[in-house]
Amino acid sequence: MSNLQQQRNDVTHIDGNLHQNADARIGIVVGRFNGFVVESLVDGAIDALLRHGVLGSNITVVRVPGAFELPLVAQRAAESDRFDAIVALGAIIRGSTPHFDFVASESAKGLSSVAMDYNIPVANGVLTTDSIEQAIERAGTKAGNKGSEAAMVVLEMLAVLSQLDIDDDHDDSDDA
Ligand code: INI
Repeated sequence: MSNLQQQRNDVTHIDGNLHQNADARIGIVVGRFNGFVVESLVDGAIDALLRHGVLGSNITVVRVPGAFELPLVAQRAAESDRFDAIVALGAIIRGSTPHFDFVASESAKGLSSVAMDYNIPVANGVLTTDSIEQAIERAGTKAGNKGSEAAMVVLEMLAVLSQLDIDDDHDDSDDA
């Protein structure tokens, strides 16, 4: 085996293992605005979590008025220590939203701050589309379901982070 091949074999890869989720406590925060679309995202997220071993009793759904309110409730949820990860769901549709850019950017910025401040995965499953048709397409019809995608993101992230934690424990001896 060449030295390069040997080095390649020595590379550590950390990937998400999606099979050990029975203990995962997941908070789903939902903006009710455009509810006819958003409820399909909620169904998709719950379905994906249950199919990947998360227990129904470990899933909590919290509804708020709109996407703008998601960061605050995600922050409270993270602060409560009741959840290992948060899935944020909503639908912001440009056609019906004069302040589309403002709501979309505040929602996204706020959600990513929660992930960084509380060190837990927060998936942004908020649709931002130009039209109602596009939103419907991404809520369980021809362009998938952004709710189930967001649910899968937190499961993958939990798996990745848990493997990094194991590596941290391994390195404790260096800190002495
Ligand atoms: N909230 C949404 O989640 N989607 C939208 O498309 C939307 N529109 O169209 O305005 C929307 N607005 C409400 C916003 O999220 C807040 O609830 C509101 O501004 C009060 O803070």
